[in-house]
Amino acid sequence: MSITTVATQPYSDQKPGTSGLRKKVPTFQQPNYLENFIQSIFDSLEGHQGATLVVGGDGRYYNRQAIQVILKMAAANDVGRVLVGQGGILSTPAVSCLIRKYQAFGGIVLSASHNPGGPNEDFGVKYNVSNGGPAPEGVTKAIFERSQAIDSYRILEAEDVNLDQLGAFQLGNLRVEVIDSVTDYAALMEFLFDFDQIQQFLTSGKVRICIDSLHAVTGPYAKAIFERRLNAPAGTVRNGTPLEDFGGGHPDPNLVYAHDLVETMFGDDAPDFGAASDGDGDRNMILGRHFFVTPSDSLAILVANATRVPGYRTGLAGVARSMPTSQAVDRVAEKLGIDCYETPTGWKFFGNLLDAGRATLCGEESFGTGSNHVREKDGLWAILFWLNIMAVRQQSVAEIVADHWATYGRNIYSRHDYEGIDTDRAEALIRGLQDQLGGLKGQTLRGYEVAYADDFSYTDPVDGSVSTHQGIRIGFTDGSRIVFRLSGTGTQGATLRLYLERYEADPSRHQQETQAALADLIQIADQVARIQELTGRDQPTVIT
Ligand code: VG1
Ligand code: CO
Repeated sequence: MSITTVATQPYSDQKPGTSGLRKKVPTFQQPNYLENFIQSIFDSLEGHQGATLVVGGDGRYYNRQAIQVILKMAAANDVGRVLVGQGGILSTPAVSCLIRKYQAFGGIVLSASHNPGGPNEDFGVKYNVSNGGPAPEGVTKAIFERSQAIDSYRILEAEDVNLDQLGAFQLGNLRVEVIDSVTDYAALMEFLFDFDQIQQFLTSGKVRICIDSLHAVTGPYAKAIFERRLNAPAGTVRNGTPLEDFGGGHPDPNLVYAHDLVETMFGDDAPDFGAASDGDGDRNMILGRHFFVTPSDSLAILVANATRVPGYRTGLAGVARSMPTSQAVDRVAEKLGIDCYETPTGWKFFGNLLDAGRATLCGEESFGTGSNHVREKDGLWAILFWLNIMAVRQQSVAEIVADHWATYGRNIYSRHDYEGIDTDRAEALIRGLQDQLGGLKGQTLRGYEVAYADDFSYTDPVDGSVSTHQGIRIGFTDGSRIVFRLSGTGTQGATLRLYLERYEADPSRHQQETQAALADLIQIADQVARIQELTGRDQPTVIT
């Protein structure tokens, strides 16, 4: 086996977004496209020679082919050892868990998360650093800059390896270990949660649950944990076999894309608890019987109940949420007397807070919750956390949420996505907002007085790095907010995200329908940003 150096030319579009480099599969299949990006990663690292890397993905189309290339390039770039999930399967939180557990130098995650998969759909590559979390902006910037100057890559000339059989072998000087995708992750979950209590709860005959893996990566994890370890009946996990095209669906756990689960949970004879995860297993949606929990409320409720589960018995150091996430968790943090950090969108911003011990739990409105157990958001972790709380409290999802609102008030919340809009128009819309920022303060719009209007910028309290232009915020004197930002994970056109929040203290008004309760703020957003006019759409594509 020999190592070859292949001449190549840069591609101009290899700038990582909110969560790695995401493109259509045919883009990745262009000559040297994947190789360029992987070599740019290796060229940007220092000290990976002889070290361990973790490699795996969500099983989507092109996962296996990409892993073959990455292994041969790792061998040619002096990596010492690669841990790869069997069949190339590793969920994003499992990669994070493995990097930490085996003190790896870093990891490469192959996923486009909740985006569809298939020969003409999306693929993605993300680099995670030695704390197990997504590479911070300094690293992704270095990778991009390298990709713009790259002129060659190194690869080992070798036959493809067998990813399906557990065990270790040599690939040139590289040791490859094909490991069980689930074992280490499941052990971590068992350490954090009271599995005996959850098992009793699930086998008591009093509750029925339904876990939907949407044909994506969590299938093998969920079957091992819920059906085999916790003895939930066979069939509890549906769509539990990862498919390269996710069965043709969007593996996105929200009310629109997880429609089968939603139908079950809102139908006659609905189970007591339902949950879904996304393509790479880092997101979660929590449902009760005829009841949807917004991710922002879910975060607040996990924080408020954290000491009821073993892993967080001693309390939380602090919490963090992304800027567009509702302020529900702020209220809980205030009551607990702990710090609450507000970061830009994307899990990479939580890493320093978790590493420094300033935050224990974190969350995003986009169905992402997690803690310091790994450095990624973690879908099954959130589902187990909810079940553990329910088992302790012996209450339903709706009862736990109603009780939470009665204590803290309700932060009525919704996100409206306008997907696949024209990029120029989307940028014009944001520019239009930026131009107005100076004049909005003090104005009263439909009875709401503007307290502040700005373009969110964040200074990392640990390393002092500054991230600007992270979303337009309009805050009102009663605590309500409207936030606008453009997605950094899409692969086609632009996606405008509009986030709406209003606080309601009065328990007699907690059961209001969300969109009706936010109607005035929706109108204000359209008036200020001219959404309908500029996007040419009279309604959002997805409301969550
Ligand atoms: C979206 C979400 C963000 C999340 C990111 C990655 O980003 O809004 O909260 O961290 O996806 O999640 P954007 O830039 O499209 O709004 V995942 O599950 O794709 O790794
Ligand atoms: Co994801």
